[in-house]
Amino acid sequence: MRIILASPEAKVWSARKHIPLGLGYLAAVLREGGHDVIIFDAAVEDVGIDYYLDLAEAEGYPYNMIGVTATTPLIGDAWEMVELCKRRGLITVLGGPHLTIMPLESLQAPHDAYVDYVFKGEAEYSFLELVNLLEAGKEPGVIPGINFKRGGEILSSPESPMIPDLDALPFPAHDLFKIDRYTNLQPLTDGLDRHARSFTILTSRGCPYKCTFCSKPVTGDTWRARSVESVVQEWKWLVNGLGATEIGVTDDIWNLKLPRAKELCRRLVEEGLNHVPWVTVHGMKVNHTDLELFQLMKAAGCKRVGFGVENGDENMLRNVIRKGQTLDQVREAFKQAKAAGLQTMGFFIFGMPGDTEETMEKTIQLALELDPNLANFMLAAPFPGTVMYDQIMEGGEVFAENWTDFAIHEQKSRFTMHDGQYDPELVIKKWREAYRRFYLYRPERVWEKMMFKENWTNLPNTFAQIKRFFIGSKDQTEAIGSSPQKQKVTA
Ligand code: B12
Ligand code: SF4
Repeated sequence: MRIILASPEAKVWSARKHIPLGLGYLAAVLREGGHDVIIFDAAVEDVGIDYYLDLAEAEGYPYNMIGVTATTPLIGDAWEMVELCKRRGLITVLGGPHLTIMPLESLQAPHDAYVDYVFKGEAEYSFLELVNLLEAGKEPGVIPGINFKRGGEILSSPESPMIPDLDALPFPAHDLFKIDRYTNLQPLTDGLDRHARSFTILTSRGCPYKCTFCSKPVTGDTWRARSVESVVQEWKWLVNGLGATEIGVTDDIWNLKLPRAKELCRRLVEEGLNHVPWVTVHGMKVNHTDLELFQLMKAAGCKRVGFGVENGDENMLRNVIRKGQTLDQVREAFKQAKAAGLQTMGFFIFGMPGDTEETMEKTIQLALELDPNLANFMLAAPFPGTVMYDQIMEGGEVFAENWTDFAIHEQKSRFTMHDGQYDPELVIKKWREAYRRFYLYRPERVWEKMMFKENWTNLPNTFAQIKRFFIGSKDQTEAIGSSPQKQKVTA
């Protein structure tokens, strides 16, 4: 079959573009199965998907199927994309994190008019099974994780157990990405490089922790690691075969097992792969680190590490966020990473249920004390399927007109709690204060920012950032509290 795997353009605010790696995995498996696949990532394309459909038709070899991936904020764009493709006669399939949480929504009116199949969970094997069946002219029956409509009825099959042996999967089809259209992975001292050859790699899937804000519908609670050897072979392909200039490790928790993490670093050095800088995109877990690990990471080419710090209040950390780490462990990890010569980045969340002026102040104080090269202050976003979402549904209310409002970069208040304590207006105030106190009021950080070439060569973007983080917009404050046009998104 001829298949387009597509990702809609993330219209949520972020200047950075990363490869949709899940599609890379699906493409690799389909390709191995003998199918003809391209990846269309609307975030980096100059043309619409019609262009490729027209081209293929003109060649007399049209696409048969489109498979679109979607996170929660992007589901609306995914629906638009499959609707267009349905009109062009393609079989339409949806998958990804949002579909794993809410598979049936996309098979209800009006979406059932243009969505044929929806997959839950990791779909490498199950999607291939569907494609093979359809190519053979057969009707799909029980395929793990599949949902579809027949005779007005929705048929759903239970999800397959998560893929136990990740080494058995082929490497993602990295070669199908238009890699020079993706940006580098994180800010810090190198600004934004619009033509970086930045690849991402998954060394493991899943995480046994259960932080209450975290949504990991696809990869789950069971940590499954690839062998160090398999990871090193993929790394080698990225560096030597595809000319990677930066690599991002995007595991949920790549350092769960310290000896394995250290072994990977040693092997990168042995293989001479340490000249290409790499970063931990989504943060490491502070309580699975030691000085030796950071030293080995540095030797292996790691440039910077991010840590999920979340909150500066011990009680919030332990009992509300259930992060499974202490503030002392946070302090120790930052100290050791810096001692090893790594740049650091901290992720902090404002406005979890239970956050007060005092706890948010503690969070700001902790950020100032840790003094990472970069602090990322985020507003709590209640994704369906999280403990936090359930808590809000029980004792509060979500403000959202549609799923787009759940975008993390959409910096506005998304919910309130009816406990007489929670104040969404205060949350926005403290969040903005955090940015001001961390970046604006400290000359060394202002200086660091001024050193980013991008901040001068792309002034509209710089002003947009200043407005967003330090000044705010009418929309940000309007979204607070009792805005009448905001309704509850129903799960
Ligand atoms: C790397 C990453 C990013 C990167 C790259 C994103 C990208 N372009 O792929 C960056 C930093 C850019 C990013 C951005 C965002 N991310 Co992100 N990200 C991740 C992370 C850590 C890993 C993703 C990954 O590679 N997974 C591994 C692969 C194998 O899994 P997968 O992509 O889900 O694909 C599998 C299945 O879902 C399925 N599948 C996927 N697509 C399709 C399509 C079809 C047709 C089929 C049949 C099956 C199928 O099969 C795939 C193979 O098994 C996950 C956490 C996680 N563990 O999933 C969060 C995660 C997906 N991100 C999340 C969010 C919220 C976002 C943002 C919306 C944040 C924001 N700005 O608001 C943006 C949206 C960007 C976007 N394009 O959607 C949430 C999603 C929650 C939700 N309910 O949707 C997650 C789960 C993190 C979390 N714990 O909250 N993200
Ligand atoms: S936030 Fe990180 S540590 Fe917590 S559950 Fe999610 S992936 Fe695991």
